[in-house]
Amino acid sequence: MQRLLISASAAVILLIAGCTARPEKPITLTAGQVGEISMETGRSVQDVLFDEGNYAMFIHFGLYSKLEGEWKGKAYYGNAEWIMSPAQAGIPVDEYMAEAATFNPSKFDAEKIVALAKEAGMKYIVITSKHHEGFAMFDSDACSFNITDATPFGRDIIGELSEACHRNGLGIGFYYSQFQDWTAPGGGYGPTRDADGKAVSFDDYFWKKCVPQVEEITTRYGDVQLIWFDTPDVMGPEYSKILVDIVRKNQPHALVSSRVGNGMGDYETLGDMEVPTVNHPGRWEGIDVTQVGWGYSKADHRWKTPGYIVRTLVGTIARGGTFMMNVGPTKDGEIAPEAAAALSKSGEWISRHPKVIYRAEASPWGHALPWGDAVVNDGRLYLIVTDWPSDGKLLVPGIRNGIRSARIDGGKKLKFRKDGTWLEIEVPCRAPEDYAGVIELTPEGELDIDATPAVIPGSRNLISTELASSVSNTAITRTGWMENYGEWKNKGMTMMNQSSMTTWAIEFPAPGYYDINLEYRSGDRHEWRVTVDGCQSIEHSCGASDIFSLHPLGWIRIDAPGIHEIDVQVLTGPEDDAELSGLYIDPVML
Ligand code: H79
Repeated sequence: MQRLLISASAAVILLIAGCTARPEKPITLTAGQVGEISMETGRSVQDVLFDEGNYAMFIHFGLYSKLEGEWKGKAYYGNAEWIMSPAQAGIPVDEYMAEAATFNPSKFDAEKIVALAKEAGMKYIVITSKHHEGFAMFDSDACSFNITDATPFGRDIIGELSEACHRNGLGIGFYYSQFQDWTAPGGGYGPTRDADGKAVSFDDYFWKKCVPQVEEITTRYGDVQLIWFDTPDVMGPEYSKILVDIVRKNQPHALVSSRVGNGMGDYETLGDMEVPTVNHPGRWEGIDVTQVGWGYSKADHRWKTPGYIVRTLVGTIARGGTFMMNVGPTKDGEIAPEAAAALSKSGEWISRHPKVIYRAEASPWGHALPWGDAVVNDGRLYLIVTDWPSDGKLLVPGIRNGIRSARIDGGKKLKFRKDGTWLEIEVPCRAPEDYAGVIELTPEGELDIDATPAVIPGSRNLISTELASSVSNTAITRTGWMENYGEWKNKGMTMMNQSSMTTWAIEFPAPGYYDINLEYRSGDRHEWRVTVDGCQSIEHSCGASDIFSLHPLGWIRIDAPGIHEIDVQVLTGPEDDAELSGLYIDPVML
């Protein structure tokens, strides 16, 4: 499997020949080496990609793409790039590697993919150069199990895409799975013996394949803006450090993703498909998929709609992050028409609302609003209304500022009035466009927002436990679970015992009755109590539910508009059983 060719990098030859040789001098990073060095435009990579760009295309393309989520006539749902794994079809190494002989993605057209990314409004592309299966999508001297040596196709995908990105002014980054390698001896979850039957260690794989290949991807394709490592698993910090150092040495401007492991990396990648409930500090990225998994799957028709893409992109930027949306090319190397259509339609929306995306800053509310979300750009507030009100009035809570003007973004001026911290905007009864309408507000002076969660009549008022103002004898934690193969979900919650209390401070717009539902998961029935301002309380028994779902508790009475304290307690039922994730509050129209 190994080929000994003259390589551009002497270090690579040394490593292939010596196997366990280490760089003579450790490469140290001087402070400020990343981020302060500018690209041609005179700006830093972080600035261009994360602060201004905010939106990227992720591409999962590998030998798994040829199988399209099917093996021997059977469809495996979920992560199609995992088809080889025992978690999916469990394909033997030899059989899987033999697939390369018939992998011919002849319709791969880097210019077409770059054109789609631009149409979609994306500013850089990150593509898999080697995923867990071990197949390199570039011409690798370190391992011949690669796209140019092992397939009839014979072209270097990474080279073609890098050139197309450089030609068209997009950033380029490479994904590299550094720990897992299911076909290379010694790779994580890979064969434990080499072709001669000799036992091999992770160290063998690391120095023979991983290090030389990371050298290759960081030296052969011009300027690279980002190296996206993944699943460090049990890999020790000494390995992560070596990889970071290689990137620093060869691409001093490039960012390294946090999934290089062991607390290293230049920015944080959240969980797959995770949009945080509250603004998240630091430089970070959210990632999501156009199908259910990352590699293309023929059997998967659950395409993400343009509306979903707009909502998730805006939600991520509004929490302070930058966003990557994944596409998986088919066995022929093309982006499926469903994904292409959804991306270009959401791109049209973005082109009408560039201020909502590029250089946009997080929402001053710190969380989503019942009808949508908000971002700030150049001192103006942009309200992204995904649930457009049908009564011609958009209620915005918590604005302490005066408002100079309100208008439909790119359109007509709107009338508005202030009542305390509530802003009521007169809007058309029908949404001005598909996916989300956008309203631009020009505030008087510096923005001054009261972030208290508010109940808005006519909206979906689900107030997360992560927005609780205090808790006692419990803690707010985030729980994640895999709902289906590769389909990750997560929620903030408090484990509620009989001594626990979760308290929200909530702004109510008017006196009246409000119908309360609790959102929770529990193995058994419990009696729950909700108390308003420490005195008036209602109690009821609510059912068990093995998934987080809404459970009606009853009406509470609010005597005056303003902020009220709502306490939630559990009175009976087993301990360590009730996980409370939110309050759903519906004004009762009498
Ligand atoms: O590249 C994409 C995924 O393949 C990779 N990260 C993103 C960006 C990834 N590697 N590991 N994981 C994600 C988490 C693995 C979850 C698993 Fe499973 C659960 C492995 C086995 C059970 C998902 C479901 C994969 C196979 C079945």
